[in-house]
Amino acid sequence: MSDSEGEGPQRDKQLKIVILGDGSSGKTSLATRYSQDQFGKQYQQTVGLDFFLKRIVIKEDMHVTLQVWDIGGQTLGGKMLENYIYGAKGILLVYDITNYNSFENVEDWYTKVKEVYKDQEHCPHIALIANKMDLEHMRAVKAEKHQRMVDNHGFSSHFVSARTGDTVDLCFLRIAAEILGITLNKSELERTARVVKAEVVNYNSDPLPRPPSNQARSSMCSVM
Ligand code: G3D
Ligand code: MG
Repeated sequence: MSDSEGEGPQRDKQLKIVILGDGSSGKTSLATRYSQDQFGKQYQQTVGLDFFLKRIVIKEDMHVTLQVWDIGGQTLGGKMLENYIYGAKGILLVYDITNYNSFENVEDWYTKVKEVYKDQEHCPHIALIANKMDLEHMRAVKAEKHQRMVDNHGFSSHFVSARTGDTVDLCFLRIAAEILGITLNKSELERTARVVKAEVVNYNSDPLPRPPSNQARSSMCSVM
């Protein structure tokens, strides 16, 4: 599956979504919560797996398959990082609300994304994810700071808890809808995205798509 928009088994549109952020911000927990509606126990099992597929209903008769990638132990300097980011239609920049550093470093993760997309015609949708909202009493990042970053860069804004699962489904649903340019009304947003199928795909059987070696393209990416 080298094309993130390729047809799935049910001929759905498939969107590649990549979760980025500092170590311990909760990327794997978020992926595990979303893929299996579990927290914690499955963590070890997800090590070594790069992405899973989840089929959701956006609106009546409108299905989409999300290909959700967890970057595992990749750091900002990681050799494979570019390959993970490449081809994404949505990028989740995750930070831990109790760790100010993880919030500050979102800027560096974003810079990396811009590097990968600088010569591309289409830029991914970028979402700022404040995780660990169950620890609001230990909050180190004020909501105003979060909002300022959202406004400065034109990110979409999400507050979630991978631990409790609070608004995790809604977050992915909103991101998918925004990528597809679909406006959801309040009741559509409130209803939880219905899962038709969720499956985990092993990395070894499906190599990472590579960015083209020659990135010369006519139009520039206008990520702000
Ligand atoms: P990473 O994949 O970004 O490195 P992990 O992060 O998913 O491994 O999570 C790092 C730690 O944060 C884990 O704790 C995990 O349980 C915890 N965590 C993740 N999401 C949440 C959340 O929403 N709320 C709370 N309270 N904790 C969360 P350990 O102790 O296993 O290191
Ligand atoms: Mg992880």
